[in-house]
Amino acid sequence: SSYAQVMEEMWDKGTGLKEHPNVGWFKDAKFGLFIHWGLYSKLAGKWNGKNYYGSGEWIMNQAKIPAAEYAKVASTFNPVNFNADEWAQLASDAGIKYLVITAKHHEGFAMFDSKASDFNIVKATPYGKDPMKALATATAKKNIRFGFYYSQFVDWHEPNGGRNSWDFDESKKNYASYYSQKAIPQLKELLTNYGPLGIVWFDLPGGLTKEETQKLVDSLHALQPQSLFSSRVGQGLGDYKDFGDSEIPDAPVKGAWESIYTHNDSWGYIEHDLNFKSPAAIIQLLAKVASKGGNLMLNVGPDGNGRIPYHSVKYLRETGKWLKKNGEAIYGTTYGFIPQQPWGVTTAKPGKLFLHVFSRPGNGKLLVPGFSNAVKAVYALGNRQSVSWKKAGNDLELQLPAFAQDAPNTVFVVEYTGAQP
Ligand code: JFZ
Repeated sequence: SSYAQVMEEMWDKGTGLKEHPNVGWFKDAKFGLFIHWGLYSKLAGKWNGKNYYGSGEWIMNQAKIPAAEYAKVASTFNPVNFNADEWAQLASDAGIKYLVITAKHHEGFAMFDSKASDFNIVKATPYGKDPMKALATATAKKNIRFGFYYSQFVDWHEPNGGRNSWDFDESKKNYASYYSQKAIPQLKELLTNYGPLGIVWFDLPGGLTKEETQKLVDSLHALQPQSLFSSRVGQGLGDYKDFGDSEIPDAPVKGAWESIYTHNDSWGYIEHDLNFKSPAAIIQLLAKVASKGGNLMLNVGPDGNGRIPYHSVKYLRETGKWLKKNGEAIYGTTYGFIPQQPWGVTTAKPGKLFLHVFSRPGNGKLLVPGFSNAVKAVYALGNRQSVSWKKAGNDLELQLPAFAQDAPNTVFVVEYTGAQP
């Protein structure tokens, strides 16, 4: 069976989610910025002189820090270097179209002004301001859609919240009271006080039946019907699909979806984690995810002073430079109808197939197998230089110019006639 048939079968699996009427912008966006920022950023992977590795935002769990002791970190949290306009400018320079930041992670600390819980950045820290308000304004100015991550079930600070068994007896917990007293009121604050949200990014569901989850989703959507909720709200609900961390589906997937990756090895800031993905790796990752029809949301972890790590700033800006020249082959594209090849991947728009060449064949002969449409023109996207080509049966063969030698991703455009295969 042909690739198109195989793909059609895979496609039937789709995301399994109902299509939200407002997913259009999301499907076109392709590149999002994820930000994990909280009290754990201040700890930076260290507790009582011991270094922890993996996920910095999990340190409370890793070190089994008592909730009362962990809460004291707030009294030293003072991110005076935080500058919302700088973050929005960086996102804009990087070619980012949406930004999702942790309003509350598993640690239970609200990085926003909250009446529902005093354990928040305005009330409990010397900083005393609401950085989320500033970010909502700064991103809007740059036309970047804004969204909140909110850990709706896991809350290690609350006696009735999910998953802290080192302080609180799980069997005695009343999840319903946690939801009604903290999670739901805070989600309502987020959906009321920060203008229109592109996304509410839920994570790690629990403690609710399918009916209760549906009720939660409906009551929140009533506040902002246009906002998209991530599939990690649980119970098969949500407006778009999030794959597992650092996961790309094998074949193109129908519907709105996102792959999430973090820039180094951790989501939250860890001082001794310098394993940052290079600009070339990010650029290729973005193309790979787009070639399957999805978005890449790449995470950075600012430190406790409010600074985004040096390498994240630098590499994101370099990614943005590539996107400035080659964005046509990423934004607004659909999956590539030629599957992954030894040389790279493909994306598509009506009448155009984009070849993302990661590694140039030694002799410059690039094979596009199974391309049966009539070709109108082939050219390099960067400088519009035309490329010689010939048809060999159903295959298309290009003779690549020498300049494609060492770029992380040199894009060629094949313009063709007829329906998309
Ligand atoms: C969750 C969080 O626990 C983690 O701290 C981080 O915020 C990450 C983005 O999300 O971790 C998960 C959640 C779901 C999966 C894997 C890790 N999953 O579905 O594979």
